[in-house]
Amino acid sequence: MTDPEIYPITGDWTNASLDPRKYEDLYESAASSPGSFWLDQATKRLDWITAPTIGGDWSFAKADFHIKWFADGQLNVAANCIDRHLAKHGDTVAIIWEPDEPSEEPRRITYRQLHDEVGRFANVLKVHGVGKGDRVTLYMPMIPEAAYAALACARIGAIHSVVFGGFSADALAGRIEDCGSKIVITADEGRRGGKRIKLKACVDEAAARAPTLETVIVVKATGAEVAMGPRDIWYHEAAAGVGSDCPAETMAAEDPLFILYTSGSTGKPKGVLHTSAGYLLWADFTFKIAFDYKPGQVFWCAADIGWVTGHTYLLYGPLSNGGTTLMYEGLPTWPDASRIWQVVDRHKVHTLFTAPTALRALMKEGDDFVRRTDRSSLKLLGSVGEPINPEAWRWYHDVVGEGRAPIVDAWWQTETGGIMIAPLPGAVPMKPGSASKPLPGVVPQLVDDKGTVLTGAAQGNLCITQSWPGQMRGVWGDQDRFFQTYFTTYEGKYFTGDGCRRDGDGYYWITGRVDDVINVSGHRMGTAEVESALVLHEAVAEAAVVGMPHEVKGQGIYAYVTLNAGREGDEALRSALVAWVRQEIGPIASPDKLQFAPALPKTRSGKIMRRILRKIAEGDVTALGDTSTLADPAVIDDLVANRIV
Ligand code: 6R9
Repeated sequence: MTDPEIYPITGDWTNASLDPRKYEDLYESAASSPGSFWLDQATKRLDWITAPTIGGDWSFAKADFHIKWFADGQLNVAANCIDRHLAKHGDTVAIIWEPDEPSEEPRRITYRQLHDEVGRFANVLKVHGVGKGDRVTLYMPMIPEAAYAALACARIGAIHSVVFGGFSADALAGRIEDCGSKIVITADEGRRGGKRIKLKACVDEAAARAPTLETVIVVKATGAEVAMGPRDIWYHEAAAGVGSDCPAETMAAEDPLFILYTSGSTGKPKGVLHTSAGYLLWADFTFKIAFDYKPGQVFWCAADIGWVTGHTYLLYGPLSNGGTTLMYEGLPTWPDASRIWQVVDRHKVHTLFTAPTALRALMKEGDDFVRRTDRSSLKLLGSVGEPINPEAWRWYHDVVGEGRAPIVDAWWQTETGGIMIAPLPGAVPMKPGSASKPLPGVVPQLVDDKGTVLTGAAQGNLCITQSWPGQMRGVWGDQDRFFQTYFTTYEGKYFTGDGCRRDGDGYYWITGRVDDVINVSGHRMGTAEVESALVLHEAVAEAAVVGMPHEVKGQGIYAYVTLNAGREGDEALRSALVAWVRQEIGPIASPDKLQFAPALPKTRSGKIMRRILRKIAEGDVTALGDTSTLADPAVIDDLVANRIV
């Protein structure tokens, strides 16, 4: 395969902290002695209560499966993100908060203020019985209190589980129950793009289905009237009764830090578990080297705190580095497509880290929205969440960054804790659309479907062969599922679920998921999750869901639905089913297309042939491949004839 253009390192970036040579050396030293390399990074980069003496201790083999890093060390993550910066940088702005409404004043929270706010929040949690190891669910808008709440958990050793505010009451209830959290932190309402999101009302609905829930702490964000019942507590009232002084709990390196639910190829989302020291080191280290971060620079991660990108690059990475992180409440395109660039100008943003889907939506609105802003502060760009198509890449590079800002196309996953493959600015020349080279400590490997290792230029399934500190440590409540999901497809290796090509220069090109996970606007969605929601509807007999190409979202959701006898597949039912999925999971899971089908293509053993459904959804109906194993090949004709275009 031929390689497209290569973008050399130019401008200020020829003086970056890393150059191609230093990158190679760093990669080499992490590869040759990972244990001492990471132990050295951990002791240098983090503040320990008890310094660790061991680095990685792990095995991906079935007989001896375990993953531990810095196991004899003790520290507190919140203290690393706040307290250690106070002496020298107490007055540095830790969080800049940009409100949804552009006419409102932004807020600037210094490290000293953050220390007080987090301490106060932690004390409120303690008063309400939260202690080390307890799970706390956050269902929050993008307001500073979301950061305070997460850090407050870390401070007292509670485990946070942030649930994206766009998930439905049902989805929220499932996640509260799965981790058995007794407490939820929410707000009266959230705001996004001029709209209000009724978070508290949603928690009330979820509470009816989540019997473990005892307490709901409500932050007054918009001041909307909300019903307060016996389990509900206003945060501002509780906060008035406590001080801001709260000692940081001593945590073992491997004590859990957070759970984050993510979609897999089965119906039920899994609670990905990250622990304290390894995750923090990965957040700290990758933030520093992937963005060559220098104190004083304003870093804007445009992801919601409900996703892993928000955890690692809005919160833990920047704060551990004593950086200034920008948190934006709203949408990049509201009130118009210039807003994102106006925010960049208003706060002199140095690095913007966003998703290809946002870029494609902005690109569609035309260059004028970009060109009418200054953007001279913007020196580095990041992309994450899905493969970036070269057209969007070039627009980002040429129009947004005016050719001076490199693009860090960062490949990673909820499971990896932080960035794994990315062109480090100044160190790795870029190719549009390629996540390029692995970070130090990351050892990728491509294998074919049989598990044979592929060398040189090749295309295959992406595995990682060595553990790294930021690796997830478990699936909450189901350690066996952790091993089964990630370490059995290719024995002894962590399997990412992604397909990938490596070119002749050793650059990695992620081609997308090879399992039943689709990536809608950079958000992971299991096809089985959407199917499970559909079949819960009384009219539905069977459902099959596949991804389809979508101009802005990257992938859209195409659902095939077979109805129960006597039900008519009309427009009213179609809208009702789409609304049903929104209600069951949330708006991000809404099918873009829903086709009623008298039957689904199945093999004689009853397996739905998704390969065919995918082709039909893609509109590629001339080459459906081998259909000879189908129980009833005639099914295909109807599917093709009634395809939704
Ligand atoms: C961080 C995050 C993970 C999946 C991953 C892959 C896709 C993420 C990407 C990318 C190509 C990139 N993905 N970054 N694909 N290039 N730069 O998104 O985590 O929500 O767990 O999704 O996203 O398919 O496997 P998560």
